[in-house]
Amino acid sequence: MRDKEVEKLIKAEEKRQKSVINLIPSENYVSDDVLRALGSVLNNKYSEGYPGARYYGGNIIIDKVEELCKKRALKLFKLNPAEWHANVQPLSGSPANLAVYSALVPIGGKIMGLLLSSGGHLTHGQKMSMTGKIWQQVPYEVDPKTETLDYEALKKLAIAEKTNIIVAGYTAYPRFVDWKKFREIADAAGAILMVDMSHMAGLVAGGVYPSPFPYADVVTTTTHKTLRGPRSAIIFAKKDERSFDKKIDKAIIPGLQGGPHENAIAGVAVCLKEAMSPSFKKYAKQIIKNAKILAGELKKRGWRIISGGTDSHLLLVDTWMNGKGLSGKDAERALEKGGIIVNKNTIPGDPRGPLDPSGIRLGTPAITTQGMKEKDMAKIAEKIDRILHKK
Ligand code: DSN
Repeated sequence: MRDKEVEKLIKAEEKRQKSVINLIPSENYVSDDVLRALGSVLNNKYSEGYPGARYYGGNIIIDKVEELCKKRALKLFKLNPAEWHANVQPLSGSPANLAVYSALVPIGGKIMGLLLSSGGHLTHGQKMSMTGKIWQQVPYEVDPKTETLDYEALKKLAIAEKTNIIVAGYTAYPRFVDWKKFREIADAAGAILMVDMSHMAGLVAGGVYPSPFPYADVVTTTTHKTLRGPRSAIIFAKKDERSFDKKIDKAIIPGLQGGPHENAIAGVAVCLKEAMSPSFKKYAKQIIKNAKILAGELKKRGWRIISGGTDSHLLLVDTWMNGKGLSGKDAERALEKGGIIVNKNTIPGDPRGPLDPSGIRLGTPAITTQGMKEKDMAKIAEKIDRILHKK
């Protein structure tokens, strides 16, 4: 690079990424091919609109890139193009969720979403997010005893509140979600079922986490977490007489966005193809194996794991332990000093605030990409335990 100042920073970050144990469950290390697509000349092109109907000339090649990405998105999740539509233009997860609500929920309508403290996401209608200002959140929580979803309670709430949309799929919920039960709840309440599978998309693609597609009306996902692609997002919509596909396309452009990032879309196409390979299936399986072992090893050393364990790529550790331990913020800092990167996280019923909560969230996608296996998990748990006890 001619710009030495920026080059130096990029190199320093590359070194940092290689020298730490990265346990942030929403991060991953992408292939050189994905980076090549991201850093390509596709960045130079304006392509507002959709393939075959753009507001700019010169999009013959770009149209092919976007069509290829859409085709691969449907193929990876085994979706029939006559039944499902994919929009690959959302710039990331939050704009994708915003686009779905603006397409399908009237202003002031209700979004039933899991509270942040129970593992939900800001854009699931949380008050401090625009999604909670334009629409009203019908909040739900996990059961305080089991720290898992109580589907019967959810059904009663959805019916009583007459919610417009129910959002399932979370950022800090370690267990499988029963999508079929959510379908039954949505039908009983007359609501739309949206699944945000950002966290588990790669696990669904790898066949190790239940697919939401047989049950959802709309599925959103980021592409940079377990799916191991660029920072981008996809919205899948069921094609039927409700025209969700057309409404969502219009919500993206002209509703919310301008020119799509076609370099990112090409990178998504690359990661979708990678995720179709047998080695990706193995990778997805190993992510979950590693997470389960990490949870077990920490438990053995006396740490309380939220809900008792994990079915997925992530786990939540109660570091506060009713004041006997340390806050999530202190745990995050201490671990970073020791070369382990995690993020502080609220735990169900957290008495502390989100900026200094009671726990930490750990995940195995990035370290599994680096080739770590079962034996490495015991070593990581040992190191975490040592650092947190020393503090
Ligand atoms: N920031 C993402 C995560 O870490 O889960 C969600 O937006």
